[in-house]
Amino acid sequence: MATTEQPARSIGARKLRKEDPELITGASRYTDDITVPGMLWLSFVRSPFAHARINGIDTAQALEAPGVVAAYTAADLEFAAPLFMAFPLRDLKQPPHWPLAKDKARYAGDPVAVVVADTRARAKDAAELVSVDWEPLPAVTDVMAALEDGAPLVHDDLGTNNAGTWDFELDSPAPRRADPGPYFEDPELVKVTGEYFLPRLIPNAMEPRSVLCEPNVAQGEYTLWTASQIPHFIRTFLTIELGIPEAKMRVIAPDVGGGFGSKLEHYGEEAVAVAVARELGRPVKWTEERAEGYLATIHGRDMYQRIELAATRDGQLKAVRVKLHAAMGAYLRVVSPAIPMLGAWLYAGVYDPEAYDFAYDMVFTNTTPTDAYRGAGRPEATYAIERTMDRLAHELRMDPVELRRKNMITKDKFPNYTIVSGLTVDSGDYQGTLDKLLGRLDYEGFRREQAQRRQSGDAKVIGVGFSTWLEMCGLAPSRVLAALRYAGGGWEASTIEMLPTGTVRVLIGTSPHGQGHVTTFSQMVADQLGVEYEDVEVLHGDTQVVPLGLDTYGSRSLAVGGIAAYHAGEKIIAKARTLAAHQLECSEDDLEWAPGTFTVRGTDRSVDIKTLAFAAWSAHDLPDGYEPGLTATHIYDPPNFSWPHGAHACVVEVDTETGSVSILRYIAVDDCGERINPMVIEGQVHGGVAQGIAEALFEEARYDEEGNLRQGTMAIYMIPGAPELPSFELDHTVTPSPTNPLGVKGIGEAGTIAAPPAVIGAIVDALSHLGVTDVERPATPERVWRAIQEASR
Ligand code: MCN
Repeated sequence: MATTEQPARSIGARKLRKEDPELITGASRYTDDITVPGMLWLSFVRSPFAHARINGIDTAQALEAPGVVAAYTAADLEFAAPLFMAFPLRDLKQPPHWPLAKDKARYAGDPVAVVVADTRARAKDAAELVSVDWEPLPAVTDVMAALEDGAPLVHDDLGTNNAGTWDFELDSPAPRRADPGPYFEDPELVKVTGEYFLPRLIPNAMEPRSVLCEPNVAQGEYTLWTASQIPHFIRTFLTIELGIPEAKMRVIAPDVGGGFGSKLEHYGEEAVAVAVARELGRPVKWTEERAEGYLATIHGRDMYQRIELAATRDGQLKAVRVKLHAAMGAYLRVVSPAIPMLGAWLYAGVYDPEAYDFAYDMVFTNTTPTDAYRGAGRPEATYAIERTMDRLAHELRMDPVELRRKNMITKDKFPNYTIVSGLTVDSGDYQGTLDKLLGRLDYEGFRREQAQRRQSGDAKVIGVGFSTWLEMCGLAPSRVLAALRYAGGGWEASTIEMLPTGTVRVLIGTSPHGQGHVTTFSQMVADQLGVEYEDVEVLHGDTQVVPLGLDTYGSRSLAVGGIAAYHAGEKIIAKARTLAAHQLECSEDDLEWAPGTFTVRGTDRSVDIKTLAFAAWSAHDLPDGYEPGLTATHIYDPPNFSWPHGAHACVVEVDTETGSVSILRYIAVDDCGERINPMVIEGQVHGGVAQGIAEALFEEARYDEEGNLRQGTMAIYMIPGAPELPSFELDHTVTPSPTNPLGVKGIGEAGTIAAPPAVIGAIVDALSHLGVTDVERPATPERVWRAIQEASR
């Protein structure tokens, strides 16, 4: 009856990704690959001005163009509500954001009309025939300039560009330890201030955005395929905006080629596609072009930071105080106002001061809206504290590693230590990861070489930068989200079905777009139920197949979604136990469970889970009242965030004559608790670190004075490839999370959070003997060279 051999343990194995054969052979189906009969194409007419009144729109000529079926402006398409914004913070000024701009265009790229034609090319040609009577207005694109008196107003009726202020004292549900004010008055303490501008970034997923809406006119049903991270949220948002019952709205995120936060979004194009499909009763598709995406897909960062530290002369950090000014762009998108808040509790990093304060202003500018970009709030926090710890070290003439170590929360404080900002961190060993990093680096050897190079007068100097980082991810406990005034919950759902033939189907509410959930969830379920890894099928990303879910962002899929699957698995085992006891004619208490098999304690009588699955399905011989089938659903609301940490070091060589920077080594020691698939984790860290390095050295989007995006194409916006990046040296520690039964924490954003201060810190360290204390981001050769020249003056 029983299978004696158990499948090899899968968790912890470097399983090749189940997703990859399809991706590598080009067999994946992205939204743009999907075609349905009778499909029309959309092309959007966008504002060429950053700020302009719309005095009229004439679509007559476009309507006469070949193949054109319709053209719409905001006046022609009816929406029950503006685009949904999920974070109605205290006193937030929240102007309506309609899918097509009504009175004014507020950024270059703001859509004002849409043309529908039988081919993509004809729709695009006809869009150029739409005539808009523009009245250009002065624009403001810089956050600080937008706050000045007399600055052009992005939303006239608000009378200000400041959408609101989030203030720790008023808005944080977690009380901080103490007010830092008195510490900054104390003459005995050393104070340092860091002021940084974090440039605007353009997310670059491999797959551009794309939507396809197919209506079923008779049933009043709509299917929307969209390249998205959040199909479940989009279903709800579209219901609110278009008045289509949720049950009649099916949203599918098919294969999705990356998002990095830009697809944790709901875009006007989605709402317009459904509205047009409803109007015409025909399927419509839109796929963004790259240059269009640069204007119309959300951007990230664009923030001024001011952070102050107060410390004793021997380097004991006492107080941290932070004020930010963050660009929202022209409108508030799904979670834009909350992005800086996701770092609100983290500006003291892994350190343990006595007092803390934090506040930020949300500022409208005539720019593409900003929203989540990998790390969302946490790279910002890490940058501010890590760079400023370096400054403090410099001020105190202390070694930056020694200063860090001295101030780190020690591991004996865990589990569940309440940090200065008032949240409770699950577990960590910050010194442990730092020690491991230093072991790999050979810090002393490095300092010797640095001194030698300087003494020899070599134009090429070297430096090392550190980032000992902490983040909160696994978004999020619903109660905490409620206290932060978020509209939704933070739970996640999973359903596991044992099929009659003994294979397992797992439905997950998270919606992967490169993270390998099919692989890692298969590993977890295979181990738990004692089935073969190959026998587990994971389905996701279709609200009809997986109706329950809150999708993928905030490195939540494993620490929240994975735990939902784990609990569903436990329910399956519990249900199977009852059936096993029935079959083996014993009490449930007498059964021992080893993954895959129940055995009557002390005997060789056993039954395996596949046999039970068939019996539960055929239902021929079930205990009285037993519900047929082995299926279970679990909805899991995490009691806490997950708190990964790590220590990164970057070693650079800087040519003092040209300002060019080469990364010689990049070492990352990360701790994401128990590890499901080390290869997937390493992939996540590689990608994240690459993005973090890009942020430090290459990427920035700037506007000219009129509000035109200067880096409007991929040819100008600097995305590094493998030749620009070093070979990463990765290592890890494992501090299991006590919050969940698998002991796991997230890893999806770690690299991006950690890398920028390590890279910039390394450049500054290399040049510190020349008097350089900071380099603006991204540290282009010109900026580095200028920093050297200015310091020498
Ligand atoms: N994992 C693991 N063991 C751990 C932690 C994670 O094996 N201890 C695995 C997980 O099972 C999952 C992957 O690592 O397969 C990432 O898990 P997690 O940290 O839970 O993050 P999410 O799956 O929720 O992914 C979101 C995160 C975010 S917020 C951004 S942004 C991001 C990222 O993931 N965007 C990505 N990684 C990306 N990777 C790709 N290829 N493309 C993107 O757009």
